[in-house]
Amino acid sequence: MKIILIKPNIGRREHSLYVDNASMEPLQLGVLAALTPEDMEVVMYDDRLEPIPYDEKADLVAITVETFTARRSYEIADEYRRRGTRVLMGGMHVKLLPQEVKEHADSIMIGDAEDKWGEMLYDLARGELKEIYECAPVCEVQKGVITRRDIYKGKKYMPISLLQFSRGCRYNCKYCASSVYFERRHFTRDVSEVVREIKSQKRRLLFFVDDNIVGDKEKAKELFRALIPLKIWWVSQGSIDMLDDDELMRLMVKSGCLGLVIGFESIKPESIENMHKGVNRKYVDDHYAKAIEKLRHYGLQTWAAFTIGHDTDTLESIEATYRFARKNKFTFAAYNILMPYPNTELYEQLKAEGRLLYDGKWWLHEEYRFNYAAFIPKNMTAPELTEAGFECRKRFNSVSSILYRLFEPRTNMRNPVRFLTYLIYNPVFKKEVFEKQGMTFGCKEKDDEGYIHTSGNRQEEGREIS
Ligand code: B12
Ligand code: SF4
Repeated sequence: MKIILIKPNIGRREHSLYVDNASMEPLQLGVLAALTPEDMEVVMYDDRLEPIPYDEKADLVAITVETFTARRSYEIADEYRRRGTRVLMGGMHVKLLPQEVKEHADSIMIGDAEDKWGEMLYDLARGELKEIYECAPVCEVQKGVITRRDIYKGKKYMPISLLQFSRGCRYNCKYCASSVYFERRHFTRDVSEVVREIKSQKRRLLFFVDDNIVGDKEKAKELFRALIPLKIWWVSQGSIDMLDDDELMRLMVKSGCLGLVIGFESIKPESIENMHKGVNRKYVDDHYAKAIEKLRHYGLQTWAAFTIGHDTDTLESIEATYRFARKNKFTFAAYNILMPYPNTELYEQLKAEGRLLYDGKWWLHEEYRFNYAAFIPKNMTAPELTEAGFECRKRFNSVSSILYRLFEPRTNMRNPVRFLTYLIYNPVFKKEVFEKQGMTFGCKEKDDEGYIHTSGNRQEEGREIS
């Protein structure tokens, strides 16, 4: 039996097919490959980097779907199904909106695949694929398998290995899709397995793609102690309450942590309150001064994540958020416009208030573009919010800002590794600001002669013509 795994792109920019120049290896597909018995053939195509070979024969095409790649995923699925190849879809968006995804797939899997992937393969082999596989909400992360990284070979990914120690998060921020997906639970993997996975590959720069690596502080300490002898450098994501525990922080640094993505979200206590981001409450009152001092003390290079467009935001407060991040010389910063992801509390609230734009389904709408506001904000117009976000990203990543932020002696200039990390990745993110802004979702487009174009392949009614 043969299975094709696919990682869809978001879409494209006008006049350019491939937009993602800084792609990372798709971990979920490496995990699915590892869960597959060795006697089955597995190949992987990454729509961000290469054309999809629709005519390649396979028993099943398995596509991973996130909300912002849903439109493109459906295009790919429809092309395969038109050729008679069966399609299975899974991932974040499938759990959030199973009925929508079902329209484009022969089968869907809801939740973490570890639970039902084996059963699905058994059914496939007997020709009895079910329409829906609903996985248990309690997940055994990777079920003892080590990610199959051979499927990434020959593709141009960034030289950083992705892996996981934990999944989920116990908090319930109003806008967070992960919180809905994991039903406010946090699952950890056996530390010895994580160590085995690190030793199974050659890279020393790792990205733990956990939602919150410090979601269970005692288990995180166990992990960090085990990482110390491995002499690696790693980055991850964590909630700001990690700063409450100095032992945790010392172990984190000793184990090779370069820095973390931390959700600061807003510098206004009212927005933090309104988003139910209770975990930040203690730190926001002094404008994160104590938190930033601690992060500097430990030398961590912070990727400060902000959300903009809160009901308590004005154009002035967004400007203040930009200045706050620059002044504090964060290594990186994200200014994400609040997104109403389906099935989140934020989505339901905006829907009830009649404030959703793009027919309430921005992820499918022809006119929606990446990084555009998808709802009517309280104190500005949607285009003003879109523009304010773009301005923050442009200015934070400008050459003058990169130079200004570099001179932070306790973080970015602390040692050569941190200095180089800063200098290598800032230009990458600077480029990304312009490349992703305004990208269309999906790739299908009819030209004047009625030909359909999909991600690099020229096609007519599903048939490749050149
Ligand atoms: C790592 C990561 C990234 C990395 C991407 C790395 C890469 N490989 O390219 C980076 C930092 C670049 C990134 C960027 C973005 N990300 Co991101 N990211 C994540 C994160 C933290 C982990 C994803 C992951 O690898 N998980 C590990 C794997 C093993 O788990 P998994 O994907 O859930 O897969 C399991 C199941 O879902 C299921 N499954 C998955 N696929 C399939 C397919 C089939 C066929 C089957 C059967 C099962 C199945 O089985 C798997 C194994 O159990 C998630 C959070 C999360 N919990 O998902 C956010 C997340 C996916 N990102 C999100 C967002 C919004 C973004 C951005 C749009 C942010 C922005 N504004 O720029 C960008 C867009 C990226 C792009 N394509 O350009 C949101 C998506 C929300 C949504 N509803 O879709 C998430 C959920 C974060 C959140 N809390 O809301 N991201
Ligand atoms: S702390 Fe982060 S991962 Fe946890 S619910 Fe809030 S936004 Fe989601």
